Amino acid sequence: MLKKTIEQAFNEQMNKELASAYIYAAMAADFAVKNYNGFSRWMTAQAREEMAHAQKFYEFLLERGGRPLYDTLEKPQKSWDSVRAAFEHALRHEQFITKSIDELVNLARKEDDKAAEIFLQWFVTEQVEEEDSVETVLAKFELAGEDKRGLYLLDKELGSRE
Ligand code: OFO
Repeated sequence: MLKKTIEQAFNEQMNKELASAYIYAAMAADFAVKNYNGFSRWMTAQAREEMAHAQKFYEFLLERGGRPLYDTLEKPQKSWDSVRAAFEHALRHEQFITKSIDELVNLARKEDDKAAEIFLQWFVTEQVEEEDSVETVLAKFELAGEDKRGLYLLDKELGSRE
């Protein structure tokens, strides 16, 4: 039986994953209206991944006899000063999510919930990848530069994300 503390914390995380999707979808829309279709495509893929993350929590809650509860999501920022500023925001957000997952692992240990702890291992690994993929894009800004030509090349490259 799922403890209430775990049920509540997992629901909070499910909503944080949905909020991540919302932020990245807003970034995708901002890029699209500015004609950065490659960056937009990359962020749309990112938003979809976040929906899949939320779904994992949803399914775990149901399988353990819990109740998934959808909460109000904060209105995301509408536009960013630059593409780089948006990716810097994404990195800060992923660092926040990593901290949140780490806290969930600590809670699962405290509550001696082995299934929750094992379930969270996937997210611990995933967060390493999440931070790394945004850091990689930021490093490319350093290489390509942020003038129009650099942005054009990066937009093209990121647009190839499946
Ligand atoms: Fe769900 O990993 Fe990003 O937020």
